[in-house]
Parts: sequence; structure tokens; C-alpha cells
Amino acid sequence: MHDRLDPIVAISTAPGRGAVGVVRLSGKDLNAFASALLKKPLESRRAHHLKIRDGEGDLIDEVLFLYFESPRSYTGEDVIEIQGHGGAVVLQRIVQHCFDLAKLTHAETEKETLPNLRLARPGEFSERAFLNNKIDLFQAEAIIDLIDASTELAAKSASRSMSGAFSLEINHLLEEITKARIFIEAHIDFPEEELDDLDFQRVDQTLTNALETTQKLFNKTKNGVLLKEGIKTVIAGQPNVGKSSLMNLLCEQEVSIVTDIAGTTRDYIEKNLQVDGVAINLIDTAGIHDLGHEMNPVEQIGIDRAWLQIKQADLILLVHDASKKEDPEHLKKDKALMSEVDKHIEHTPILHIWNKSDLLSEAQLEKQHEQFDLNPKLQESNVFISTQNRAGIETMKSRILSLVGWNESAEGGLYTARTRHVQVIESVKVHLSNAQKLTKGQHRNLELVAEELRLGQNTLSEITGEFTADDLLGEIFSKFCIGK
Ligand SMILES: Nc1nc2c(ncn2[C@@H]2O[C@H](COP(=O)(O)OP(=O)(O)O)[C@@H](O)[C@H]2O)c(=O)[nH]1
Ligand SMILES: [Mg+2]
Repeated sequence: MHDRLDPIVAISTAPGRGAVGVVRLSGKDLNAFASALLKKPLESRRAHHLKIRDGEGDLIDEVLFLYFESPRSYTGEDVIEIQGHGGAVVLQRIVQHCFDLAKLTHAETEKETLPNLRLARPGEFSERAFLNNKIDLFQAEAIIDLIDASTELAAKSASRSMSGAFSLEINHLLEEITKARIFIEAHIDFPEEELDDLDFQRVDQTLTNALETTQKLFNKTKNGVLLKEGIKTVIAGQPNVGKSSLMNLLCEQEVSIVTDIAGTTRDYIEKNLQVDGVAINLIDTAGIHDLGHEMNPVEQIGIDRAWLQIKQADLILLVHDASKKEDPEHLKKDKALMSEVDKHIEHTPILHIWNKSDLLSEAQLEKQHEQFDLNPKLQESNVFISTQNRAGIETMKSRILSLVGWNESAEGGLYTARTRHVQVIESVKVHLSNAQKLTKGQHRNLELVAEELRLGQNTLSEITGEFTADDLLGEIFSKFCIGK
């Protein structure tokens, strides 16, 4: 592990050609080095024009030079930003020049201007911002989310996370839990002051409120994960039911070949798209025949790949042929397919899509609809569509989003989040409800209530990084780009 005190340097802009490229340095004390580089009086937070020359006096680049004195900088340390021309070689030469200058002996002190200067690891600038309390861990993670955002909604939500608005909500909840804990612990320390039923009711009410807040945060973070990671959605079903037609319709483009010949789609086909601003990674697969069907080796490989995709899916769109809904032969195959799908998945939601509704008469369609309308659970997981006349497509889209738990009317706006946050909040919920149970009836035990609250508090603090193990920090920041 590198020393967290070493001064660091990196090219912060993306590799390749660009109008401008940025080299960034951060360190505890860059003042002497910055003066040596600039060779004129240094002013913090001011753009200086500078011609950088190598040892022989040849011009490397003409740059804008900025110096941010600690603590008013991105990392909280002294930061230098050199904005040069955006070419790989010229930026490398600027970095090399920084190394040469760092080794130069300072005349007055007879020490190197900047001992131990080294290249920054990915995310090290942001890691320092976190370690110097410029941002919390949740905000740091939102920075990568903003860089990686693939939809406008994801970008907006990431900047909301980055601004600290979500961290504020987490901190409010932490305060609620802390208050309850202080109240309980005060009575453990002074047992002579018996708690009466009214006191217990108060604790109970506080915990009910905290649990409600936790549930709201839980819903928001789940949404946030969907926003960040997108939904891996696999289209599966028997041959010829219209899987590839559905793929093409959703992609608004002919990505899959559609014919009336069963077995047209051999390999799976993947495409990223958006449904109401949510990123969907849509995958069309080879049609799955009934198990007894003779298959050629290519078809077999296609079907094996289809199963692999089904296993990894966040959501399965199981396509059926609505016009064959009464055909016993087709139904039998469909049933066999569904039980096979069940064997490959655990809790993956399935949306049953009854395609080719255009082939049904009004009366038939009405009858089918009625069957689902009576049962809200069935209604949520079934939809009639036609890729031919585009009936039912909007309903299908809204069912797709609701089945994966998307809740667009989240109070207070959307945030990006990751699975780690969902897990943390889930376990906070467990600690809080344990605490609540322990305030009631014959199981009442104040020490255990306090302990559950303490655990809940510590767990929740992992989100903002107050109680986060070093190796987790390392893992989080390693996902950043170099120079960020
Ligand atoms: N009538 C009707 N035919 C459809 C519809 N969707 C697809 N088809 C036809 O069904 C056949 C199989 O379609 P395809 O998308 O290749 O099915 P896949 O094998 O499941 O990928 C093609 O002849 C399509 O034109 C629909 O909504 N209505
Ligand atoms: Mg196909």
C-alpha cells in the first residue's frame, strides 16, 4: 500500500487527442514546488500563463497553471492543475517534467523540492477528498456514477447524490437512532429511575418513525441501483412467438432477424436502450424448443446460451403466442418451458407477454383480459401485446419497470446508489425492528435494545464511510479513473 501522505501526480483527462489535457498534482505542501515550476510569484486560485521548458530550455508546452492552497481544493491538500494541450505525448512530458523538478535540490533547504512524488492510483484524488472530510463516501461513489452515467436521468440523480442531499437524509436517520439510544442508555445507567409504560411507548414511537424513514430510504436506494446499473432484461420463449419482433420494436431498429422459420435466432443479441429514462440491457435469445425436440449442434449451443442469460437476468420477458392460448399442444410446451425456467432462476421477476393479440377477436381478447383483471398479482405479471399493431406496448413498459421495483414518484427526487447501500439499509431495518421487539412484552430488555441500536447506527454509518473497513475503501476507489 502506498503512503497516503505522498504527493501524487496524474494525467486527469481521458487518453487520446483533445483540445485541452489536464495534469493534476496533490500533496500536503506543494508551495515550494509550485513556485519552482511557475518561476514567478504564486497566487492561489488564479490562472497563470506559463511556458514549461525542459532541462535544455526547449519548450514543452504553453499552459494554464492553477494553484489551490489547502484546504480550499478538491482533495483538501495543496493542488496544482496544469492545463496543457490534449495530446498523449505532451501530457506525458509535462508529468516527466514534474518528476524532474521534484528531484531538483532546493537551494535554500538543500532538500528535494518534492520528495516521494509518485503517480496517483485510480481514484486517489477522490480518496484524499474523502479522507480529508471534503466529501463522504456516498458522495465519492456518486462521482464515479456521474462519470459512468449512461442516461440523463442517471446523470441528474448522480449529481443529486454527489451534492450530499442523500447523505443528509442518512444523517437525519442516524440522529433519530442516536436519540433513542441515548434515552435507553441513560436509563440503563440510572436503573433506579424506573421506566414506565409511557416511556416505552415513546421509544416504541421513535422506533416506528425510524423504521418508516428507513423503508423510504430503502426504496430510494433500490431505485438508485436500477438507475446506476440498468436492468438486465432477457427475452425468452418458444420459437416463433415473436421474441425478435419484440426486441426490434423496443430498440426501434432491426437488430434481430425476424422470419416465420423457427430457430432463426441462433446466438443471443444484446442492445442497450432506455425505458422512461431507465437503462435497460435487452437481450434476445434463441427460442427454446420442447425438451424432446431433435436439434442440430448450432441450435443446441444457442439454447445453452439462452439458459445462461436467463440465469443472470434481473427480469425475464417470457413471450407467448396469444393466438395459441387455447391450443393444448402449445400450452403443454409452454408449461414445460415455464417449469424449466423456474429451475434456472431464484427470485427473478417474470413478465408474461402474450404477443400476437392482433390475431384474437375483440371478444376473445376481452375474455382474456377479464381473467387477469380479477387478480392484481396476475395482472401485474401478464400483458397482451402485438408487435404488429403495437397494442399494449405502453402497459408492457410500465409493468417492466414496476416488476423490478422501480418507483418513479420517489419523494425528494432520485439518487444513484449501489447494491452495497441497499444491503446496508436492509440490515439497519433488521436491527431497528429487533430493537422494537425488545421494547415490548415479556422480552423487554433495555441492554439488548441499546445494543441493537448501536449496531444499527454503525451499520448505517458505513454508507457515509464513518465506519468503513480499509479494504472496502480500497475496493471502492479502485473503480475510479486515474486522475480523479
Ligand atoms: N400476427 C402477428 N405476427 C407476429 C407478431 N409478432 C411476430 N409475428 C410473426 O411471428 C413470426 C416469428 O417472429 P419472430 O420475431 O422471428 O419470433 P421469434 O422466433 O420468437 O424470435 C414472424 O413471422 C413474425 O412476423 C404479432 O404481434 N402479430
Ligand atoms: Mg428470434
